[in-house]
Amino acid sequence: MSKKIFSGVQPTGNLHLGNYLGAIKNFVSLNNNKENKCIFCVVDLHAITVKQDPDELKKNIRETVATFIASGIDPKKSIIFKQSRVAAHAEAAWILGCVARMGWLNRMTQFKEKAGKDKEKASIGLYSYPVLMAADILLYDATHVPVGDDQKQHLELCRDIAQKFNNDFEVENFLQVPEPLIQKEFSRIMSLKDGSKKMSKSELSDLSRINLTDTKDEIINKIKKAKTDTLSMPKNLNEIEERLEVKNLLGIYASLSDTTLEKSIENFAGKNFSEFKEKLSQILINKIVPISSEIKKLLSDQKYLDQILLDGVEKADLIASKKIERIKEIVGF
Ligand code: AQP
Repeated sequence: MSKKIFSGVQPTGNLHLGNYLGAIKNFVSLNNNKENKCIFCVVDLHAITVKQDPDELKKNIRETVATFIASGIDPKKSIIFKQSRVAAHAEAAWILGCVARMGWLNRMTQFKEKAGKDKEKASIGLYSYPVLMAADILLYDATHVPVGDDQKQHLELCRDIAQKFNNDFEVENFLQVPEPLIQKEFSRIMSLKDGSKKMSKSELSDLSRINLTDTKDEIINKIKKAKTDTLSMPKNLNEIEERLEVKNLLGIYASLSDTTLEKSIENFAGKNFSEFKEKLSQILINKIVPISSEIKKLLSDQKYLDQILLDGVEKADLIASKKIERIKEIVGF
């Protein structure tokens, strides 16, 4: 069945292994299926929900495009564009913000995590982030949205907003209610330093993540320093439930070698951690270093990256501006 795919990535810094295994790897296989229409958005409006340095933001936008391409997304097959260049996103976010309920947003765990203890000081944008995300998706009639597990709740909210809009304005099926596409296993990659926290661009310690721009030596060093425990390698699934860091590393190994967690455990049962870490580093190097070299190559041709965004915005704007016009008519503007 042909799918209309939409997904976004924030240009908030180096993309990492979590972004890759949770989302981008899936983008690539969806992009490779000729039947699908894929749109991948660099969501810079989302990025400024927390403070960004303007020069860094510009650099990160290009780096995100370079990462998409280096990971295997073909800009000839998919639309790649920058969110802020299509005005309909902000307009639709306002209208949908008048449909979404405070009670729904109050339940969003990502806001609670990102705002931390001092939520009075968080931006209004950070709070209403999921409404903008709903606007992004609904403007393109996306049928499927590939995301990491951390975005599942936002996707559910997007579905609720679409349904409420359709009901409130009696326009059955006008806004397409999208399906999430979340990997069944390893859909949330955790920090290398703390197995209870997700791997994240904004985490201060670079040792907590494998960046897609890391070199061979950086990968070896990070895996060497990755937190484990004093016990020996686990022998079965029961033994890893409480051992979050070990489970995460075995999960990364399994995901990169397209095998199951059980098989990875079997492979290393009874061996020592150094042997496992060596194998894990090798498999990471094989996957990440070619992407990392390609990103560096692409970044030296800024004109090419900017042209991809220009081509993409033209196509995206054509779709989104038609949809927002219909939304405005329906609302009564
Ligand atoms: N640790 C993760 N495991 C699996 N999937 C992940 N994703 C992010 N982190 C993990 C998925 O990557 C896609 C793009 O995410 P994003 O950059 O738009 O926002 P995020 O989820 O907030 O990612 P970060 O790295 O934590 O960024 P910062 O630190 O800037 O907030 C999404 O599909 C996401 O699910």
